[in-house]
This record gives sequence, C-alpha cells and structure tokens, in this order.
Amino acid sequence: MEKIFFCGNRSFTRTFWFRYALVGIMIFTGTVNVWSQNPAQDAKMKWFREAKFGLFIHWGLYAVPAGEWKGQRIAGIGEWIMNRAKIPAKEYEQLAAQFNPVKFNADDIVKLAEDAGMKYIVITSKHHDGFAMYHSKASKYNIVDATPFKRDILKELVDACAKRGMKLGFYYSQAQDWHEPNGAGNTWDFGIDSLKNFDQYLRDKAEPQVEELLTEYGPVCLIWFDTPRMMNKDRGQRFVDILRSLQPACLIDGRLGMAGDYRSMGDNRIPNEVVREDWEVPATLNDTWGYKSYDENWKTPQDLTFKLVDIVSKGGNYLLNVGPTSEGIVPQPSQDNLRIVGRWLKVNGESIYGAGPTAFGPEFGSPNPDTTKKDSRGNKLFDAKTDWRCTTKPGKLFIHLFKWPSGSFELPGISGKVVKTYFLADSIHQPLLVKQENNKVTVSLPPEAPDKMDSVIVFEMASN
Ligand code: FHN
Repeated sequence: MEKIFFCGNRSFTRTFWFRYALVGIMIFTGTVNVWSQNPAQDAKMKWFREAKFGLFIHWGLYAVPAGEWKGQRIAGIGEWIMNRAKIPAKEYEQLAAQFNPVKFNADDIVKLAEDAGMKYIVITSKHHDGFAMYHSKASKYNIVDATPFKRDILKELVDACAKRGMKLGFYYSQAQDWHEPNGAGNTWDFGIDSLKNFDQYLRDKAEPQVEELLTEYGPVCLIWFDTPRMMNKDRGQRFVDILRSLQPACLIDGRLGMAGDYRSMGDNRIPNEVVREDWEVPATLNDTWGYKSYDENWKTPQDLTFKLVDIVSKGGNYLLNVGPTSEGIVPQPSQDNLRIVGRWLKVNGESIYGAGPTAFGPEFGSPNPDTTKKDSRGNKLFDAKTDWRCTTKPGKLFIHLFKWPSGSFELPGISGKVVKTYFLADSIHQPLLVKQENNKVTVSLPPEAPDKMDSVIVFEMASN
C-alpha cells in the first residue's frame, strides 16, 4: 500500500509527489519550458510563448447602442445586440451614420496595453455584425466608406504599434456575418443557414477581406478566427492557404474550424490544471466584450492578477478584453484596473514573461470526490485552491503567494537544492531564511505580505 503524505488539509501518495518532483528537476535544469514541437514551429511560436499577456479589443457599430435598443436593455453580450434583438440588417446598418468616434487615439490604446504589461493586441477587424473596421475594398460596409468618421483605425493602430514595438493581430469573424444574405447566423432576415450559399459569401467577402488584412497592414502577428459555424476542412484550408502564402509567420488561433497554431480555450474558461500545448484564454474585464453602458461588473485588479498568474502557471496566455465606447474611449475602470496589473508586472514581470508552468500541481486543487456533481456547463466539479501558484524558468521557481501564511511557507516535493531565496520585488535580493530537509523547503516570512495582490518568492536552484 502506498504511503500517504499530508500537506495542509490534503493528502497525497508517494507516487504523486514523486511525479511532480521529477517534473521539477527537469524544469530546474531547463530541459522543459515550452512545448517543443519542431524547430520551425517553435521559432514561429516564440513571441507568443514569451508574451503571455495580450489586449483584446472588441469595437464596432454595437458600441453605439451600447446594450440598449429602442429604450430596452438587451440581455447578453453587447456585440450580439443585433442578433439578440433580431434587428433587421437594413436597420442596424444605419448605425454606421452615427458612428463618429472622434476621441479615438490609437497611441493612447497602445500605450494602455503597454502600461498594462501586455505584449500583443488583437482587435476586431470584422465581428459577426459584418461591419469592417478598416477600409475594405471587398465591402463598402466599412468604417471609411460608411461612417462620417472616415478613418481607417487599423492603419492608425498599425502605426502606433510599430512606434511602441507592440505586436498586432486581427480578430476576423469568418463564418458568422449577419449583414450578408449568405453569411452564417442571420436567420431573422435571411432564413436558415443550411439553405444559404455559404461558399459564395466566403469567396466574395471573407476570403478577400482576410487577404486585405494580410496585404495592407504590414506584419500581422495572428488572425483570431471565431465561431466556426458551417466551416469544414475545405473551407478552413482555403483560409490556411491564404495565410500561409501571404504571411507564413502569422499565427492562426484555435477557432478556424480546423487545427490552428494554438488552442483557444472557451471564453473566460481557465483550465483546472496544466495543459501541455500552446493555448490562450480570451477573457472579459466585466461581462461583455463590446461596450455596454450599464455593465459595471468589473473584475478587481487582484482577481485579474490571480488569473494571469494562474493561466501562466498552467502553461497558457491571457487575452484580456476592452470594449471602447462609440466615442473611441476605453472605459475608465478598464483602464484603471489594467494599469494596476501593469504596475505589478513592472516589478514581477520576470515571473511571467517567457515563464513555464508549475513544477508541482497539487496547489491547483483536486477533482470533487462526488463525480456525479456537475457545473452549469455539465463539467465535473473541481475544488480549486487559490492560496499559491508556481511559475518557472530554468534554474528558478517563482512562488506566488495570494494568501499570506502566518510565519512561514512550506513547499513540499522539491528534490533539487535551493541555493537562494528572496522576494522578486526586493531589488537587493536579500536572502530569506530557508530550511530544506526531506524534499521539503520551509521559508520564514515577515508578518505582512510585501504585496497584497501577489508576493513572489524566488527559489534559485543548484544546477545539479
Ligand atoms: O460570439 C463571440 C463573442 O462575441 C466574442 O467575440 C467572443 C470572444 O472570444 N467569441 C465568440 C463567442 O465565443
């Protein structure tokens, strides 16, 4: 029978700890940090694996109604208002005449991403409503030809990103297009999707528009396809061919309808444990992507910091969204909360950018013993623990403490020799008092957490 070890109020078997100790040894020596595939793919994924944190921008005509239609608040996410309120395409189209975001300043947005510590931006070039936020030749339904604003905001963002060394990618709704009779999704004007000539829509609009994005806007770091309704292998492959021929370095997300360069998790869905491949979680700051004037359900900076660390410790990237208003302003709470995370990252960025996942695992929690219980989506329950997380770099463990322990912190399952321990925020790296015995390290801690959001302790490990 296996011996049981206790940690806090949980118990683990010897095999369990042995498994994590082994993983730990590999990370300390730098042999695993990214999910090695093949050298060409590794080179292509390099910036993404380093970046870890990106800014998503959902911006379009839906910012004008901002969640209300004809005096009624429309339930659900703001950019879906056309669908939720079943607004006829001819009526929704008229929003373009009111779209005049004179306060938009590309440099301010890129600066916000930079202040937040984000390394890439992905903006909606065309969402499901079919409206292009750039000067498209394939469809006059675009920001330059159809609005009084007449400015190509993607061009402005390209220039602002180039100035600040920020990577830029484009969200493109390849399948749903509620403005087009043959696009997927608009059943209230154009009837059921299965009777549409979907390939004609793809050939006339979606494929030419993706070509435009890849030829007129310089190097594009990724195309973020979404909701692959009606997509099949042939249709997906046509987009892959366009991308590979025009910009082979451009990444494809996980929602094209066939394999991309990385996996896109569900919206706001952080996996329970480490996922050993390239992945990203798209997430909201409140409960909508496109601006809704009355959605004030903001996540706190503490929560955002925890989520960022949680995601990195599981091997992924965090793509966090803002929804600018119809004037082109990012809501103040979004700006404030992102900048607080950015200030934490300025001090603790070494533990995030280019960092690998945890060397442990038990800190995430464990599946609920009652396997018959399910969450609202039908998934088995997981009892998550949130006291601490671990991110790694060769030779270093970064222990993120979210709940400050009294007196000391115990880290079981370490087989290598700890040579130095200090707070990452401490510029002189003053050593902390450490005791190491029987694969367990105990660090003595001051009474108060140096950082209320997340105090990071660095463990430097001996190379053998
Ligand atoms: O339907 C869209 C939604 O509007 C939003 O763009 C999100 C972002 O991940 N993607 C789809 C739903 O998953």
